[in-house]
Amino acid sequence: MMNKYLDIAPEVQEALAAGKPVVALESTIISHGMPYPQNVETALQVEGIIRENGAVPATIAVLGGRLKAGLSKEEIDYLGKAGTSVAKASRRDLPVLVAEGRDGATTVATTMIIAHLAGISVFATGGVGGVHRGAETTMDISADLEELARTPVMVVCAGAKSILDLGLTLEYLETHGVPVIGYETEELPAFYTRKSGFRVDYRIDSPEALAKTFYVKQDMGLGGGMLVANPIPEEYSMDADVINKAIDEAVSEAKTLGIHGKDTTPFLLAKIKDLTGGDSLASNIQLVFHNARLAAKTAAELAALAKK
Ligand code: PSU
Ligand code: MN
Repeated sequence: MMNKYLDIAPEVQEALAAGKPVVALESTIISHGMPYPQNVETALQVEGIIRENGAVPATIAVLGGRLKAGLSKEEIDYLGKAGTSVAKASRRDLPVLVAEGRDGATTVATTMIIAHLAGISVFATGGVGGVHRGAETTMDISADLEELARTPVMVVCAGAKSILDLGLTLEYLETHGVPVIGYETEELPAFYTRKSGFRVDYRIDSPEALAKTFYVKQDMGLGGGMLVANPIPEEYSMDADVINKAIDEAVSEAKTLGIHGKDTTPFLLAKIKDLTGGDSLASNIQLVFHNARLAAKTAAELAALAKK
């Protein structure tokens, strides 16, 4: 059992035992996704927003080889300061980090794994990994997609960045039976912008209906995850031309430099940040807050359904 490698924070454990709503949060967004100190400030604010909306936050990471569901302020600060010196941990990295007693910042994939082990069903983040542009030759497809196919956790995100091939990402999710739900939209949002030009499978307009769909999926025995795409609020969304130009430049530089494997996504994210300055960071922070609110409300609806 993987559980012998798992530590659940007391507050999270109590909430789960009482059937109260809990929302999981990832740590790669802290170590690799934003600069210090904004990363730590954001992570703590996100936890606060989840509490204000009636749920208990569980930030997830690997520390000293232990799988952690629920971090202290000090642990979040440690990950934020350590930044990219902490290993970015996806599914294939977990056994090595645990066996060697190392630290790891969890991606969407590993956050889902650890959340599920702990008994947490709802997870809020910014963007998910997907099929990279040029994947027809590089085969670079994020392990996040495979995890969505197999692990029963609802992931609330702001869509995916167009560093990815969004069309192929949707095809992959369709093949693997992952429902992609637009929250109050028929269109897949592209993280910094509300529109991508790609339609989602379904539109749902309330936390209650999101919870019911996920509940039914599990109750039917279908298993696997569900992706909820919640568009960035209009007032924080970026100009599509500005952000797409930066993304194209970042993708072309990554190609020139031969960046590959697990370095690709962090390289592209850092490059986009450099090219667009503080604007993209401010948008990034706001969309995570927005997703945390929806996830907390949905977790509360799911907890109510599970009690029936
Ligand atoms: N995309 C973003 N922001 C992020 C990530 C992706 O817009 O922070 C991070 C997430 O942790 C995601 C991971 O799970 O990168 C995907 O990495 P890869 O493409 O190497 O699977
Ligand atoms: Mn990859």
